[in-house]
Amino acid sequence: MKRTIATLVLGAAVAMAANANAAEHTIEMLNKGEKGAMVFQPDFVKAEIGDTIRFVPTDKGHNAESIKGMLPVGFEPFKGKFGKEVILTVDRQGIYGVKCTPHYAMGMVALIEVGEGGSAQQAAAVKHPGKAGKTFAELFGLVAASN
Ligand SMILES: [Cu+2]
Repeated sequence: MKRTIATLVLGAAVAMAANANAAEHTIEMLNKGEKGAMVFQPDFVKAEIGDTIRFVPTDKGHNAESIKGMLPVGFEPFKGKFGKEVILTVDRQGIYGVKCTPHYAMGMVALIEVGEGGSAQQAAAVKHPGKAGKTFAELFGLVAASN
């Protein structure tokens, strides 16, 4: 019994230490950015487990929604409201694919790699409408380059 309590206390201390080092990454939702019209900026973020990703509605009329087949196993799918901030705590290793619901086919997508991007191959096989396929091809190139 005593041992169990000691283990729990140690576990909590480790969790707090990890949390203290967690970084926050900001992604803006824009009508016009460095890469053109209707973009997440930046559209690629390399994060560590436990970091926070904040999608900021700098321009209204955008949202952040997870893409089916592009989340680590067990991570809850999400869909933000238009013009509203979305805050994700990326507590699982892998690839997180994000789209703006109305501008998906225009290529308004973002990719977050957490840790060493475990699920990259599976996520890269997902098909996308319009320009999103081209954008993701470019973003998965950044995943490969970052490892
Ligand atoms: Cu949009």
